[in-house]
Amino acid sequence: MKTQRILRLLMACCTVTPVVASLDAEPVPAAPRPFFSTGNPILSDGSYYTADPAPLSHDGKLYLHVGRDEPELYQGGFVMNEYAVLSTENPSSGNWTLHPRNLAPGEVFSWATGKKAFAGHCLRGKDGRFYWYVPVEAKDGALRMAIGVAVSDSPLGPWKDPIGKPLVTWNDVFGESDRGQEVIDPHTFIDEDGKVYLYWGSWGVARVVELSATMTEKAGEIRTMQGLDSFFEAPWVVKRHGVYHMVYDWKRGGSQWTPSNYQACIGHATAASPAGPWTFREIILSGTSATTVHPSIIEQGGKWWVTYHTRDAKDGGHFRRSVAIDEMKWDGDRILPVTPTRARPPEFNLTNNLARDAKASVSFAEQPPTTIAALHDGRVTSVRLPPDQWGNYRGNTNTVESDWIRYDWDMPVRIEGAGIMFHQDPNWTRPPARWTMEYMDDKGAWQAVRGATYPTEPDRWHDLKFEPVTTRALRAIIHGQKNDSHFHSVLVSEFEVHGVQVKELPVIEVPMKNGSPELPPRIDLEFPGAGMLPVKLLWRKLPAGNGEFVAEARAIGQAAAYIRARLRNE
Ligand code: FUB
Repeated sequence: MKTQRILRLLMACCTVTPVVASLDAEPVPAAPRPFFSTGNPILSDGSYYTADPAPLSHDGKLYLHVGRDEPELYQGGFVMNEYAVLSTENPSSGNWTLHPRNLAPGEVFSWATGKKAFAGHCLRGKDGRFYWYVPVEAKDGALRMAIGVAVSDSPLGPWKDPIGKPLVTWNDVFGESDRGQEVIDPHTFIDEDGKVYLYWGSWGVARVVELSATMTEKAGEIRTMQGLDSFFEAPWVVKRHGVYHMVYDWKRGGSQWTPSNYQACIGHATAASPAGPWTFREIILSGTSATTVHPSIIEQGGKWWVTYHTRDAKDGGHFRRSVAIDEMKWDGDRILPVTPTRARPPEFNLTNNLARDAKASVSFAEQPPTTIAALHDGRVTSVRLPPDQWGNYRGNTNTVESDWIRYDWDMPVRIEGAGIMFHQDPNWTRPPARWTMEYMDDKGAWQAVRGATYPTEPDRWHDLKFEPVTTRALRAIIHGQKNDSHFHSVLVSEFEVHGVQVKELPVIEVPMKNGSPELPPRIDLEFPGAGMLPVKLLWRKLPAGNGEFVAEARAIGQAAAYIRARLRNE
């Protein structure tokens, strides 16, 4: 941790060399920044958000060509103006280098606006040079996305446009029609027979075209591929043991894997030829924390890896994504399901928020897309995407004035405050007219909390305090705004309940029986003005070994630091 903090400081101090902003001069990529990664997301400190990883294995190194997410905190919508590269000699080593602003489309492509630098793919061409296929906004009248190609002698640039125009445009696919799917997410594959295929796809349709040997012009008809179950976007193709494998963003709202239509997960399909028809195999990775996943797979260093993105970095979001990598394994032609890993499991993060550990219920919930789980998932977000919020929309004739959100704990908790964020939209949703909180007393009756004020301003976070109480249940009662005919619905993206924090923490002695510690599931802590109360403990996985060592636990929601246990051999 200490090393990581020092490295963060170093990274914060680094200056980035700007790219020369002229199409005449060859753009110079910005200076690289080495950093140490303790796990997923690879770069997690929020200093630079990376998305849409496209792995390339070359000369013993793994390169991930990525986009950069640049919106402000909580801003909705993609803001992507440049591409970067992450590189490592060994993904397990933690040693990575960020090559920021490695390709700026506005500076490499005369025909591009420089905006919307969506998911690209860089590979080594048949001539040994590197070809980076990127979908970017074109300057043509309609500002449609088009796929360009940039070439370099190195996977790290500098990059040049070899053809001075897009390789695939909207018009190539849809002609003069306004109806179609964005031309994005290119992926290029060179088959064993030397034929080159350019894939792309979005909004449910995957396409492919053969490229010429130069890899910079189309050499056939654009075809729509068949057989892909619930394809959304981001096709990625490899060939292994004579079988073509595709991974892609799979999405079907209402399904077990993607309950709302704003989530994707990784689907796997196989085919006997590079353009399909494809046969769906299975979901290999369920949804991540981000709405898109953007999968890709590659062999590197004798192992297979899957790369994707999440919103798990500091201050991350659906439009502030960060790239992750995990090992994957095959069983014949099957890709075994991948469990995404995280550097630091969030359940061990210290927090005073007891809502995360409560059972949540509500008097009414729109079923999908808005969810109860979003209320206490520990993520405050003002990007109004349905999986991230709870709402009580009953239509524009709603006569129900109020609803409640309730948290229950399986043992008493000592609480003294709450945090909440409401939202507003131009149509049906308004901040509440008013709201209040009640706790359950030891006789099972609801009592108003004392001393709280109840802010209602939308799209900002509110922290509020009340007089401490010990309880097993708390509820917020939320009253909708009335207009002439109905009560407006309310949207809440997070409702936290704050525990009283005990600062004086004991070190506990724990006996080892037959080499295993008997770690207690709870501990009694002294709460100011309330005496001793039992608190649940969540123990971190212990390092292997039989000697005397120390273990750590999080006292759920009630302690400002970890509880330490000294383990004693009996
Ligand atoms: O990053 C912009 C878009 O989001 C990509 O092109 C898609 O694959 C999705 O990840």
